[in-house]
Amino acid sequence: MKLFVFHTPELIPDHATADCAIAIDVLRATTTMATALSAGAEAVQVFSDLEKLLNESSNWEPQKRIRAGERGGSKVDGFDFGNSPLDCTPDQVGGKRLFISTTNGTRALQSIQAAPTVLAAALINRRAIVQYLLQTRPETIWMVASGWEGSFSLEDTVCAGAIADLLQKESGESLIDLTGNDELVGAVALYHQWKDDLLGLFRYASHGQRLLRLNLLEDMRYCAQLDILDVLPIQREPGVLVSNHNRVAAPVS
Ligand code: 3SL
Repeated sequence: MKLFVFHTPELIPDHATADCAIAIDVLRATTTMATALSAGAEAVQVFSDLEKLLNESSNWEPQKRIRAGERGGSKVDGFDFGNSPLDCTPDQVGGKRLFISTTNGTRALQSIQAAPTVLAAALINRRAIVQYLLQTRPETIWMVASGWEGSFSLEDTVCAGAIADLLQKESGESLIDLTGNDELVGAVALYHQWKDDLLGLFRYASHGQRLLRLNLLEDMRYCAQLDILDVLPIQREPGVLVSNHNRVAAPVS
């Protein structure tokens, strides 16, 4: 396995793909997606464009769908939800499809949707992601940070580092053998520095500060938790993620 980190979707190499591509938007899109699937949503369907979301979701019965729209951290008028993972309770999302468009996270997922395996990772489901990687051992793994409108974000990079750190420990491989690019080493170092105070790191992050200005500290507290959900959001068809309850069996020794 070789792990690569890309700080924004724009930095993904043209004309190449990975065996497994992982989108990360800790604050808050991939945290929301993992929470919705864990709470029993039938699927999460992602859109970069709000109009397309409205058109596509209008083919679904209203009681079987939730429309979530976020721009600049705020809920888009006329949508059921913004992008708060705290809204995704079983009574709200159980059995429904979450149609979602966010500023950066859904764009990151769309940018990797041609990869053979596409996952959505956050701190809250980090262990589930690592277990899947250990079981399937993809040769090349891209971790694609959503960033903010084309620029670097601390919180996505620290999550990539958290995934790499646990994968390194559980696989027994050396970090140097797992390292695909320099960004991966930087991400692991960032995680080592902040692993005991992830919420503290969010306070330095520009998007963390944006969410604080919007009085979303409780969302940030939730997003800062590690390994609280055993859910693997995996792409079933382009743009549609489901929860993989039937993990591949562990190799028989
Ligand atoms: O950028 C995104 O995709 C969002 O996750 C941003 S927010 O946390 O909803 O503001």
